[in-house]
Amino acid sequence: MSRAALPQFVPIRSTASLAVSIPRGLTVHLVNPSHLSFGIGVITPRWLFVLGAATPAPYGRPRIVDETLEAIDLESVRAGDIVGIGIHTGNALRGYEIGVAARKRGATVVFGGIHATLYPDEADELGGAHAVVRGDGDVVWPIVLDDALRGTLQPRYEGGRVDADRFAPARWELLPEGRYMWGSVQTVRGCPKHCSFCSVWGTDGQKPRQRTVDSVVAEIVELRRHGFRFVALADDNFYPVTLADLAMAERQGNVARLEQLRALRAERFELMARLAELPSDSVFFTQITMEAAEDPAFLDAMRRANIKGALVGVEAVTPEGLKDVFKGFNQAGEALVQRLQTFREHGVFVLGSFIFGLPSDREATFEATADVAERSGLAFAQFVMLTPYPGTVDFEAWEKKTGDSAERVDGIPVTRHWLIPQDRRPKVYAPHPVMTAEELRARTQAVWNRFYSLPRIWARSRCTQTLRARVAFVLISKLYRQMYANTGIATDSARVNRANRWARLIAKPCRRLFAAKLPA
Ligand code: B12
Ligand code: SF4
Repeated sequence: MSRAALPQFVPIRSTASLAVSIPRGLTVHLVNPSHLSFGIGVITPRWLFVLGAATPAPYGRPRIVDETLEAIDLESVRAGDIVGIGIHTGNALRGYEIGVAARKRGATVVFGGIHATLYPDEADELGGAHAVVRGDGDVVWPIVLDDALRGTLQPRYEGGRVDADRFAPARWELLPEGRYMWGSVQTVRGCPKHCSFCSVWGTDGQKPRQRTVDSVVAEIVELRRHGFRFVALADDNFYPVTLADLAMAERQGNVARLEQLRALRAERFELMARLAELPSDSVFFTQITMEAAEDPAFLDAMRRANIKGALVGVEAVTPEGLKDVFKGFNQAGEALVQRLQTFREHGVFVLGSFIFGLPSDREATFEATADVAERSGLAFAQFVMLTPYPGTVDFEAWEKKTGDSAERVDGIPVTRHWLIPQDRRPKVYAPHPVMTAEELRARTQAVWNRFYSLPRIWARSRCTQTLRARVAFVLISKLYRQMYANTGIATDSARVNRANRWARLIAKPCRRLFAAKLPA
């Protein structure tokens, strides 16, 4: 389905209705598919624990399966069970395999998540779905479960864009102990921007839905009790109201909008003030736009709140590149270097995210990007290759342009790249005006290699204060690099296998570095 055709979601019923009798021994399984398992996970996949919370108590304790830790044991799925599978585009194919296998075993199979929201019919045709939930699962999941037991399951449920006060807080007591490095808590859903490669504003909406401060803090405190002092604020954009937005509303004399924006901003500051009261060794990480660098009061509040790191979508270092991705609000060249350094000056370490393969990219872009990444004082960086994800402007344009002439792998057009088995899936899909796919991949890999060379990592590790912290910094940099080598850029299977072994090896000591000391 195209981005423009996405409906406004409205929950179909507000709460589960009449009580149903639940057969003894029924298990609700919640499965996060992955074709690779590392034994240890970096960030808790939040949806598992949110849907776990939305599962009414009479259904018993849901069985959480995160395949990034280990593959599902299908023997544990019995006839009559209910299996909920959450998919994004990258893991959809593995999700379909599990759905088909679970259905064969007599379970009721329900799909949800961003990819199922965009392509519900695919889950029916390839994933053995009995039902597909589109949009947020928080409110609709209990209804789906009840309908499944009553024998009145519908093929589609519109989960809607649930208001922030109805978000289900995650049920962290379902966490497997000692398996993740970071917890994840969402503070806001949706993003007012409209970047061409991103689906968030189309699916989650451009109106920021901010959770109450109390509900966010309660979850963070609970995570601490489970040994997490590192928490990712799993937001699309932690800075939904910019100074420019406020100035614009003021100029337009739009009093109602101005008040609304000021209220949202005040809530952000209130949240950060509460985070600042938590134990001082807490560490938070979030995703934010570069505009926050123009707002010193906001950055100072972040520092006090122990939001020590942020992923900043830099995307491109040239004005042409920024235009390609509808990101005119970012800076290019020296102004960009300065903005990124501003984060650092306020105690916020930046993971800079760059995209290669934009139409305006040329040979020199790779060198220029690596150079900016180094001069901007970034702690970490990722260099992704432009991937047209469904639900984005880029995808829509590409699909339209490519039409029936799309290149095929095993008979599958590359415009359905997620259906191509992982080992044969191309690394680059959209043709570039002047570079071949292999050239783009090799140049991207060279930039990764340069940024993550040991001497450069060691030099960057000076941003930390103790030797232990420097060693931790090196380990984490290497882990990050290795995990990317197999999910993103490497082509030869020997390198992928080596990267996997490395990642498994480093993951355990890394987890220990992140864990909080628990009271005796
Ligand atoms: C935090 C985050 C990350 C984190 C943490 C991931 C993790 N372990 O959880 C990090 C930084 C690691 C990450 C990495 C990536 N991410 Co990310 N990420 C997000 C983000 C911002 C929030 C996800 C989240 O936790 N949301 C909170 C939970 C509660 O919401 P939810 O997952 O949407 O689930 C709700 C519904 O979808 C539904 N639901 C979900 N599953 C199910 C299942 C059933 C049965 C039912 C009924 C309902 C249901 O109910 C839930 C509750 O309402 C989303 C943006 C977004 N708005 O979704 C992008 C997003 C999911 N990521 C995206 C991408 C592209 C990536 C990367 C590929 C980026 C890259 N180039 O490397 C990698 C892939 C990692 C991987 N292999 O999984 C895209 C996915 C697009 C797509 N079509 O698939 C998104 C949508 C962002 C975007 N820009 O478009 N990501
Ligand atoms: S700022 Fe980030 S979340 Fe918002 S639309 Fe752009 S890429 Fe998506």
